[in-house]
Amino acid sequence: MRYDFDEIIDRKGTNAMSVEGFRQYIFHDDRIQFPYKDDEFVRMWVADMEFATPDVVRNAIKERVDRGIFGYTKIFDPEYYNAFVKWTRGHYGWNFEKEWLVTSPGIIPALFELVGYICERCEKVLIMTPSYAYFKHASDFHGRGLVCSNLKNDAGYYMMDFDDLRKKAADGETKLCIFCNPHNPTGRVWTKEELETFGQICVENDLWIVSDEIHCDLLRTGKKHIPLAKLFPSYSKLVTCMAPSKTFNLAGLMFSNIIIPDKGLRDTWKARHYDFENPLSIATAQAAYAHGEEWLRQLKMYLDENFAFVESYLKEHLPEAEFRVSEATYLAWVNVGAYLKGGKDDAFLPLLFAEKAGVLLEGGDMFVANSKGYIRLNLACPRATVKTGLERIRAYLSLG
Ligand code: LCS
Repeated sequence: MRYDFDEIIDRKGTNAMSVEGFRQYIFHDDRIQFPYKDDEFVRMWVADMEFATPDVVRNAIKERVDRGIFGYTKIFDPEYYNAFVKWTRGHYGWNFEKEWLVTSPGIIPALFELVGYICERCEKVLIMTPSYAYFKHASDFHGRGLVCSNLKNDAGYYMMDFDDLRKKAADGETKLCIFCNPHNPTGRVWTKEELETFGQICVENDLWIVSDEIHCDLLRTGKKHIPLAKLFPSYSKLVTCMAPSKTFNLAGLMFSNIIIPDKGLRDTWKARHYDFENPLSIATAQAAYAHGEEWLRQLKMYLDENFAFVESYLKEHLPEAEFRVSEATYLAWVNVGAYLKGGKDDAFLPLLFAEKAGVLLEGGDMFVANSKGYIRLNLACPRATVKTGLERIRAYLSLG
């Protein structure tokens, strides 16, 4: 079957974050007004997709709905583990014990819990910047100190700064690193060598690692994801987070996998975590891993083409924008600093582009640090939407 990613799907009236939630999430202001009506915006911000989840997944939900009863539910049946581990083995050559797997309504809530379970009051959390802001929020929520290590940026190609990481990991108060593999927002797929060096630094300093691998299924065709845990099979202070939510556009069903090899931490999790599950979410996740392969293959091809389109558009129409096709994620990370003159470079970029271009995007300070001049565009939408978004951005930036 050929899936249609060009279809424009109306999300109005579905309580979609993307449609209804941007004032609060981006601008922290429910009443903020813009020169555009809400449905005139091109939405390229929150990291979910404008594509329908595959038929095989929707059918599984319908079948579960038709069983009629939605009483208290947990994963008892080994079939969920079997489907997920078959996926990780097939895609990444990595598997893990069944008892290591726990589930969470999301990776954000899991990060919040894990920081609290792992770090004492005086201990610090290390992250790499630019960063998905919830890594910082998870640390702030518990009042833990935050240590940032800026990624190095060579003409849009980001690398870890191992000297800096070594220094920061060696601080006796640093206890945990929340690591993004592959990386949001830069889209880097870390190489085996990079992962080995990073992991070794953590091991030498006895750091806990939470490896957030939520974007691991969404690589450009031909790229390979390596779970950090695959390289450090005997290091038990390493938690891996994966989910069907980004891959299959299921974030609203609130279901993610947390793999905790350490028995002590797992016991803490089990003692404190409220662990009932939504029956529709289990059916969905299981069907996605068991039957979603072909849809994902086609999705990745469509995303590859969206990235190629953005690359050639920027080259032709905004040649001073710095951009490299992301190795992973559906998020384009674009440096438009060269076009931001006369005080605009200090502006909050999402506000600037919402007001002046009618495009909702994330950028600048939303990524904690080391992100000045950058906008992030969500390309998981029909090509026609990507095109309109770029045209509006170009029209605004070329005004000078
Ligand atoms: N971890 C990373 C690295 C993410 O990018 C996201 C979503 C999450 C966790 C959220 O996980 P959940 O709680 O849904 O399982 N990223 C978003 C972003 O960059 N903008 O909007 C959402």
